[in-house]
Amino acid sequence: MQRTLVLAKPDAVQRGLIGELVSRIERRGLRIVGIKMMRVSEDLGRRHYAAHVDKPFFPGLLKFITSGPIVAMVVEGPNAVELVRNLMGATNPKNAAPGTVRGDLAVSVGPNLIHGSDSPESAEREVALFFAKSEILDYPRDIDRWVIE
Ligand code: ABT
Ligand code: MG
Repeated sequence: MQRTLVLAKPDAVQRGLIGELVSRIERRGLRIVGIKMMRVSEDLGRRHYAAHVDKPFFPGLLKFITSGPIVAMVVEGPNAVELVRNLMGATNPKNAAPGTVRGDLAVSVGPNLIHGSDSPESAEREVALFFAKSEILDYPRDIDRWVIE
């Protein structure tokens, strides 16, 4: 079992695609064990994208990720990191295969709708950045036994 951090980025929220992203994750069979709408502060943005601080595109990236609310999720399942990366599609939507989020719904590399941790190590770091332990909830799936007569 593995956990990964997924973000519906500001463009996904603005375009009304939260449900679309959540739905693709759920239909794949992954489970959402943490979810919240929030604003990314400049400090959190810097920490999340620490690997890119020296890149020329960093100022634009920071502006974009802090520009509006996002929906952050902790997603769990076997090979969750790789499964989410696969359903996201390539970073640049121009190279993203049809059937992926970016291949179906995005056109440019800035506002590319979704983030997913790129390794189990990043996942652990990023989940801890965005979620307190108490915000990650395990729940039973055997809902059928709750027939109340
Ligand atoms: P993220 O999920 O946002 O991390 O995207 P992904 O892992 O697919 O791609 P990486 B390489 O981590 O890019 C991080 C963000 O930086 C943007 N970017 C990246 C550029 O604008 N220009 C570039 O040349 C590169 C390499 C795209 C990613 N995010 N957004 N938004
Ligand atoms: Mg990345």
